[in-house]
Amino acid sequence: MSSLTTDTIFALSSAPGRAGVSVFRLSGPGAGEVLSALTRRPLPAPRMAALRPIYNDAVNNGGGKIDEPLVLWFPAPKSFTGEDCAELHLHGSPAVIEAAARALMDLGLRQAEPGEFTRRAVENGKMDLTEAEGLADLIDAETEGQRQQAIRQMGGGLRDLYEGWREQLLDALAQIEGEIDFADEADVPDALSHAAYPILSGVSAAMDEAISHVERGRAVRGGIEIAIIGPPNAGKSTLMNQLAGRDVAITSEIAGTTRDVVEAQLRLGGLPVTLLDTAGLREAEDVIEAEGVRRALARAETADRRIHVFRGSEGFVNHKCIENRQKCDILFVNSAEGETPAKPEFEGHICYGNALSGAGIDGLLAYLEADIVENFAPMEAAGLTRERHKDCVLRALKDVQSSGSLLSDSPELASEHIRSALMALEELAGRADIEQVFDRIFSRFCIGK
Ligand SMILES: Nc1nc2c(ncn2[C@@H]2O[C@H](COP(=O)(O)OP(=O)(O)O)[C@@H](O)[C@H]2O)c(=O)[nH]1
Ligand SMILES: [Mg+2]
Repeated sequence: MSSLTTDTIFALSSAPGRAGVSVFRLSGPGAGEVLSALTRRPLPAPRMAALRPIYNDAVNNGGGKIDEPLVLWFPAPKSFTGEDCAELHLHGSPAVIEAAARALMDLGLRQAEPGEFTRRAVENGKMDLTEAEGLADLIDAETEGQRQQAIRQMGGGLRDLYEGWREQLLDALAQIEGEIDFADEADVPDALSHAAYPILSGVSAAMDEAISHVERGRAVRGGIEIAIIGPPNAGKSTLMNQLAGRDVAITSEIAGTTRDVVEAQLRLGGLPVTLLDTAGLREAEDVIEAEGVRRALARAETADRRIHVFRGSEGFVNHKCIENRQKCDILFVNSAEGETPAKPEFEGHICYGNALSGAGIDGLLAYLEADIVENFAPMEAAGLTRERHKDCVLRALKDVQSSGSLLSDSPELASEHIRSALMALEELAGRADIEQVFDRIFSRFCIGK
């Protein structure tokens, strides 16, 4: 798995530009030598901050002095990456950053790729992949919920979860193997193989439960999308503006006004919500409107919720493409005051109001908020937060279930399935041979992490 990390890398770990302090990080076997050369002094005591001017011979005025940073020396293995590491806390000006980077390159160091420090930490066993992902989420966190979820995952919450499953699967495996090895010996009880059964069903239930909550983890990380759909002139854009509390979308009595998907951000139940206003669903009159309708349907398909809008004075036409997920959707009946429209055929929640006057909007918002809190709010415990996690656990779950059903007839096959489930958990941990997964995950980190 590990690429040979024999070179020494550096990166500006703080944001570029003018600041009180800028931090450079170094990692690799040459870190100590380079720190000595830069400071023209022996290394400071490990993990103790020391004020040490740094120099570059190529700088010919001021005796080659670049700046007077605090430096820190973290000898392997007690460092972030597990390698020899050093930090330079310099003054944060573009010129100092430039001169320090020049000096590090002159000493033979290479600029780190995005996420390369964290990748080395995972490869050296300082953290597993789920903890690294938690760290990436923490750096990206904008809401309190995101911060809480990320810090839990970074602290090993998800690792504890799958390590628990792994232990139990190893127990089950031992039980089954015991039966296979001693199959001919009379003193091995018949029920031995079945001792694995309750273990397997327990793990299977726990995995199933974790998978059922992945939407929460995903929603906390990425927010949720609510698409507003319906026929032209139903009042979709007017409703969007009401919900967003400002004029984001153009409204008019000309059918086909909205073509592109218009987005508005709001916060509901503590989660970031993206409202999507879409083109009216009808047989389009030109290619541009047709493209608008196609985009509307595509976004509505993948959105977490849809608000179907129609005029109370007209009949509600259920849109076939997205009927199958309507249980969790909302129908907004846009009706004039005094009008009492017939109850439409709709599986989800029905809300009556008037988009133009704003009647019923508070009720709609309150419903959405309660729905989000109930279905998407973060869990107390650590759970799955990414498609990648769901994919691994789903594969493990299928194997655990197959194993359980093969237990009596074919213990050999049952144990093969447990091994395969364990492999899927290794992949979740980032311990399997998954170079491509690593490339994909770490390339999304920022430089210097
Ligand atoms: N009377 C009345 N007019 C509305 C209502 N909602 C929207 N409209 C008007 O109907 C027209 C179409 O509304 P719009 O929001 O653009 O519809 P969209 O095509 O579904 O986005 C505009 O002139 C709106 O002012 C409503 O609840 N009552
Ligand atoms: Mg519109």
